[in-house]
Amino acid sequence: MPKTVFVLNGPNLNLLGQRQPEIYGSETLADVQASCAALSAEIGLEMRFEQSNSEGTLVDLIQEARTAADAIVLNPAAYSHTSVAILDALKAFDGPVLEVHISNIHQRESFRHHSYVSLRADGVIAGCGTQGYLLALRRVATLLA
Ligand code: CA2
Repeated sequence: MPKTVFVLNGPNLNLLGQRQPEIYGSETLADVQASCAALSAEIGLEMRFEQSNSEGTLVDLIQEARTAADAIVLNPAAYSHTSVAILDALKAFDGPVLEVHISNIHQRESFRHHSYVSLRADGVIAGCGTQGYLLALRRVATLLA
């Protein structure tokens, strides 16, 4: 049976490609979703791709993943730096968690250097642009094999 991965995106990532291309590149979130779907099909993963601006909705999706997904790829966006609620939800999830940041958060403002999500993440990819999502999916495939 194919393994399922949830690819979850936090606040403002729906604006990807519309502003700040010098930081986040020119791809839209729909482009990222299409690339993730293509790679998932190639490497034999079922993929569900979601974005929410709401912390509670992201917590709900992570809770849903407890029974509906084998792994999570998550770009928590600004909630990385603030959300104990998302960290707690991830701690209740048993499978691999890969944290993705499009930009190199360690090269930016100091408030971006700490991520609560990293306390639970099995891997963190930052500064690889939107390719980071694809690297994370390949890592998920390795961890689930
Ligand atoms: O580098 C990343 O992927 C971030 O998770 C993106 C977040 C930021 O708060 C994190 O520190 C690092 C911001 C996402 C907002 O994305 C936008 C994209 C285009 C235009 C406006 C916002």
